[in-house]
Amino acid sequence: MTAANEAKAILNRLGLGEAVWGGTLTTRSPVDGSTAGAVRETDDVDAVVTRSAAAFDQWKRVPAPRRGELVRLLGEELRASKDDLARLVTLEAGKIVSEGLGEVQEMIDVCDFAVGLSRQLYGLTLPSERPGHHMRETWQPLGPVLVISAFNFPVAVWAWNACLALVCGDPVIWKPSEKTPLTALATHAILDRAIARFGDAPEGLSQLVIGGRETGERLAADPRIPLVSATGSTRMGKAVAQTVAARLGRSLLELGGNNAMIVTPSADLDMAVRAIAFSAVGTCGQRCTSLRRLLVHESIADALIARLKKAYETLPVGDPRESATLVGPLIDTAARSGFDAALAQAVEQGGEIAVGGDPVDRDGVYVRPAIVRMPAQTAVVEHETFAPILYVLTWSDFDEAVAMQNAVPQGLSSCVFTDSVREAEQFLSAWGSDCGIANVNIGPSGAEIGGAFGGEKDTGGGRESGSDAWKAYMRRQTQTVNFSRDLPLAQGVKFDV
Ligand code: UN1
Repeated sequence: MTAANEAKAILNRLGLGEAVWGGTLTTRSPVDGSTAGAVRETDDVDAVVTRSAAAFDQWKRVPAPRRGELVRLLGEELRASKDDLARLVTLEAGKIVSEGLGEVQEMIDVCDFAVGLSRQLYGLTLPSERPGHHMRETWQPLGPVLVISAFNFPVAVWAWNACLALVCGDPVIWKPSEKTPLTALATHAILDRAIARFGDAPEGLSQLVIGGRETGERLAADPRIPLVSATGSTRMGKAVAQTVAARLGRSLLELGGNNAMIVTPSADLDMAVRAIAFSAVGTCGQRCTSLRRLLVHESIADALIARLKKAYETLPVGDPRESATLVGPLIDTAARSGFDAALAQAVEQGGEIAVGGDPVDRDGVYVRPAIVRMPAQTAVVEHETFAPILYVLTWSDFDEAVAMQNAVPQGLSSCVFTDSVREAEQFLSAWGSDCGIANVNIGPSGAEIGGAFGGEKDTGGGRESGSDAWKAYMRRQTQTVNFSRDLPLAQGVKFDV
């Protein structure tokens, strides 16, 4: 069966019949290039926002723990449909089976996190300088949240945002990547089951908008949407940020990464090799946390590259549906062209391809992951190419390695492999890694949802999922209550009338 037909069968099973099809957004599986037809776009985007605003008026009145109940039910429905949704992620985004399942597990994890959060949206009480006064800080629902998501985590990123937004009292409008509308439709069908069981959720609490770039731009410009959470390229994020800032809206950006690993002479190389392989070639190098730069001490570079070469030469690249496969396809032929072009530029800029880079199918989207030794962090190294290319650079002094790690425009994830406490702690210090995520003896990808996820500089500065990332989805209100019979003014100001 073609990947597209299998995807169609899963959608049917989830209750999404012919109504989904007959539009102009052609879907194509990267697995075998098959197409199941064209998906129908959302035609009245304005009505979507109107419904969302109306839903907000009701949802903000529902107690937060009750809102959490909806997310708990979503978690149950996701557990029940885990295999189907994961399979669809494999068919539509090309992830290997284990990573497809991992993506849905990430959604389930964030549901659990958000359910707990629904009873922990803590504010503060503050001492007032005025007698008989209370001051407190309360977190209120914000309003409709627009989630713009990318193809590489076609469903988990929605869940990180939607689960938090829903417990925070905010309706959600989801504009998924044009490359992955089917997983979005399936996720929404699963959410609809949770909503049906919940009983009294307002209509339009969570809506899906299928469409292209202009649709996203129109939504981002709408002043009725106080928060736009966008995941994708730095170029897209800058455009969204400017549109949202022009109307003084809030944006939460999770953009490109250019993640490095520093390997020191004391590093456990067995562990390093495994961590490098997973983070550089996992998801075919299409995570924003993928390892792109390997900064190795000069004394161990040859030995490490030799070991990596061996591992890369036997990497099972191929159909992600097969259980032995570790590297599936790139998302489309444009990504393949990007891979080829970056390798050509790397060679022009003095790089030497140590392994990989050749196509597995000449006209298709399957490639052999590449390792390229670079003389310096040239222009191509500073750029995030969304494909499995690992640039290797060497250093002789640890300070120099940290400076190299920080010397790129992006600031998402980073890590060091070392057995030295001094090096590890320096890496995690104020003069260490400048990224939003910094790890020791773990690769840069595969973060858990409990921590705040996001990064600095060109990565956009947003934080999603864990820790106190929920605060971005709420409105902070400072409240002062006078329970005395006087009306003293702050700062001792006198104003008697
Ligand atoms: C992304 O690549 O857009 O840390 C997100 C990770 C995943 C999320 C990646 N938990 O790799």
